Amino acid sequence: MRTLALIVATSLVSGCSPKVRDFPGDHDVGSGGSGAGGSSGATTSSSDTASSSDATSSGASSSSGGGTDSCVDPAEDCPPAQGACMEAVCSEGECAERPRPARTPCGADGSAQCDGTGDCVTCAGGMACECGEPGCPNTCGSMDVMVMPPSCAGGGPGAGDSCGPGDASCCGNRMVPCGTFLRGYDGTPSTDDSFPAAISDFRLDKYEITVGRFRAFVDAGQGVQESPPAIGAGRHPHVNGSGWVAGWNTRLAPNTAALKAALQCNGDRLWTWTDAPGANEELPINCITWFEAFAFCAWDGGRLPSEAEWNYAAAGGDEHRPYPWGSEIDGDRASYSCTGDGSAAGACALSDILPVGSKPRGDGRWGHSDLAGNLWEWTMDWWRDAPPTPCIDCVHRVDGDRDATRVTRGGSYRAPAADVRAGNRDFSYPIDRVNNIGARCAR
Ligand SMILES: [Ca+2]
Ligand SMILES: [Ca+2]
Repeated sequence: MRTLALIVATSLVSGCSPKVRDFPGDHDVGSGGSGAGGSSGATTSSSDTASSSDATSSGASSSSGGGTDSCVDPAEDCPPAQGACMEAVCSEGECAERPRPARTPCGADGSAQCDGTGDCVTCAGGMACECGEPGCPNTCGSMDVMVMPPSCAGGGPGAGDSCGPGDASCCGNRMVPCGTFLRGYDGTPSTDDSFPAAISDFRLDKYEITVGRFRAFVDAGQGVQESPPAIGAGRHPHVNGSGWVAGWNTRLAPNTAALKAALQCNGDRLWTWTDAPGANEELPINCITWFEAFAFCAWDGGRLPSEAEWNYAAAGGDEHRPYPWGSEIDGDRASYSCTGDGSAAGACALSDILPVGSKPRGDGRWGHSDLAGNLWEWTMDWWRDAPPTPCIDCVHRVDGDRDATRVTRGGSYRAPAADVRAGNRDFSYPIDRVNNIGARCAR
């Protein structure tokens, strides 16, 4: 209902001071395989913060000045917002202001960042980080601010408070605190420690994109050539030039009717989309191209996660978990090998694609569901056999190579256990529509 509401958590994300990129030489100690019991203070802190955010989604009003001017389009009808980190909005038909999202670039040269409360700060000016030092993430300790994404503005099945245990918001998102880790490494069997990465804190959606949320996007006329994303939309905040480019427009379906038809992909009856709202609203949307996943996340106020970010969230960061929850997999943790519906392995059916959040025992270190299995998830990166190194908030992107393969992560309801491991990688062509690939957004 109050789509512009902001929920400002009371505490800063803490425990993040990776001044020096420090990867222990002995990875058998304190790294791989200890996920289930190895929670640290920082883990507890961020989980608590995230829970309280989700539980209070009717939070504070965003209205903070701007008078009582009536408006439809804030750019046309409202006075400019006061300050680089505030923006004018129409709230229930009246002009108001709200803080720009945390980490929005600001300042004369764009090198400072909004802190989520309306102030433009440099790292030295208030954010608890060690920005700019060699090997470190760009930002740490950002304010834990949750913005309710537009895809859940209308509520309803799959796009409101109907996902996971306890009917949580299908648009819930969780802070992933900054840190360093080894991409692909999990102690056993993946012992290659040659791909370190530093990851700034970011928010990652708790769930894969649901059919209900994708319906809001389709109903808004988005994701098609008639209404492509703005140039530069959906960029990674730390990677210049990582947003939408005009040359991708022609890779979208011409119009909404064509998009709806295409979502019934492969003729195999394993698509989750329905033209009218039905029983599938809480299922993850499949049969979406990389371009549609990118466009959805951009429209939804976010972006695709980088491959490194996705890996970091699934591995529990420097805990290097083999699976998001720990070291062993079973049917209570994930939908994989076509056993999600309780059948024998290999008996694959639409019923193996589960409503998002159906396996809460498989949630990751920071509360994200279905990182292992259900659907593969598109990431922002172009495929490369060896991940790019060095990697400080890196995205591997090849401009001018529009149709080259992109990275997918996490395995799917069809994949064997080995493929749903946190460190596993795969790729697909960005125009591919298949019944085992979906996506989730970062913010
Ligand atoms: Ca089955
Ligand atoms: Ca998944």
